[in-house]
Amino acid sequence: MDPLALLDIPSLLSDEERDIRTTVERYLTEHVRPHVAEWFEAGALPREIARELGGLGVLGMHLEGYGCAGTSATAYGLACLELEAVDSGIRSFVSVQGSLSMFSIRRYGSEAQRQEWLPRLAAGEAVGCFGLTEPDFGSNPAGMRTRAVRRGGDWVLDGTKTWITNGSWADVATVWANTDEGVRGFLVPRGTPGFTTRDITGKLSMRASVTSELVLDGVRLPDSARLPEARSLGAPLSCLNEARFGIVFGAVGAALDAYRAAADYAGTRVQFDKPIAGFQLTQRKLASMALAVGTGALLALHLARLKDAGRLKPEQISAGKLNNVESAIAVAREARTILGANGISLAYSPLRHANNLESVLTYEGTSEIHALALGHALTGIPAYR
Ligand code: TGC
Ligand code: FAD
Repeated sequence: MDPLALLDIPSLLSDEERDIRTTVERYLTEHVRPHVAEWFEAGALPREIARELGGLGVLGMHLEGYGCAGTSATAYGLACLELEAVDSGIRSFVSVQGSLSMFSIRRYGSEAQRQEWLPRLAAGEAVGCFGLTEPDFGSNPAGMRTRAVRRGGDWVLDGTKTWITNGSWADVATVWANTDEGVRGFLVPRGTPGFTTRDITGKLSMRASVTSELVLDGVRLPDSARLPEARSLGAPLSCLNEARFGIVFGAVGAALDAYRAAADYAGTRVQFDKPIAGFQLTQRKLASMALAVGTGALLALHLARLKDAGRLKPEQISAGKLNNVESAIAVAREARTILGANGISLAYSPLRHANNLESVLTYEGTSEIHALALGHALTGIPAYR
């Protein structure tokens, strides 16, 4: 039995939410899942995936207008669950495109910037990225060195961003920089003189995903490239809330897929003359994994209902990301043990998910940062520095 069915979780969804989940799941099963292990092994994602996912309607699906579907946060979360059940790299592409690049433009951009970029980004005709992390400032973006200086009516940007998902694919990069007036965001189109990207290779995690360094060397931009509504570090941090919310669901998808692989295997693998699913120790593993998946899904759904009601707070997103990612990586590792030697093969998903989840544990705020955010909310005392 499916761990979600065990707790009757599908009955908590509306017909529309169930339909969206099924549509995304069916499309991915047919068009993406058959290829994903090969992409992971090659360390490459085909660029056409952008248009395919645009056609499926998942890019910026929870945003209103400008070619976006305007679905509920719950429906968006369920799509993230199905995307990450295939591979965290596919969900990462969608998170960065919709929740970081498109959200930053939708929330902080001018009308002209929205008109120029959002319809193309929603269709997957253009790709976006979001550059906040720097080589010396990851968890502490307040210290960023990238600087934007006014030169007449223009801005000149210098600095380096690193570990940027979709970086070398991006037609437009949302880049965060310090100015004399505080942190500001800029839209840097591909091909702008002085703007170059370089892919990060040799990754042991998130291999079906493009990760790049962005170098800004005297990049000159007009003031119309600045996101006019972004006036402090709070702007990029608010974008992170959107992507972190998707991860709360995505982690459940990765854990669910790892559970399914282990449960299927346990039902057919015979040792000591019976299926290994018949051993009490295996059943204990399956029970613990199913509980982790089910409780993670309930937490995600609860947070989604709060978000749809306009009541979701950042510390609640931290609770969801911390709990669901740590629990998903434990599930994926436990699932791998049930597969024995086959568990280390790319033919089975659990170890691929566990390796991917190492990145998810770190990006969008490490577990330690989310634990500190909870500590802050619980005690009223910030302990980040
Ligand atoms: P602090 O003084 O607390 O805050 C500065 C201003 O920001 C506001 N703020 C938030 N606003 C909305 N949502 C949040 N979650 C917010 N957190 C803080 C805050 O109210 C304040 O506003 P104002 O108006 O008073 O100025 O800032 P701090 O420097 O003490 O840092 C706090 C801390 C550590 C929580 C923050 O720096 C943080 O979250 N660090 C983690 C960095 C991080 O998550 N980076 C992610 C980069 S993007 C990425 O990883 C994409 S991977 C995507 C993929 O492939 O799927
Ligand atoms: P550090 O901040 O150096 O942390 C190292 C360790 O120290 C961690 O365990 C951390 O929790 C701990 N630590 C730090 N501060 C504290 C503290 N105050 N108390 C206790 N422990 C602490 N960034 C983007 O901007 N855009 C992207 O698209 C993007 N995509 C990414 C894709 C991948 C695959 C990966 C792996 C990363 C991506 N990142 C992206 C970067 C990511 O957000 C950062 O890696 C993350 O914020 C952590 O920063 P860091 O790696 O510099 O680690």
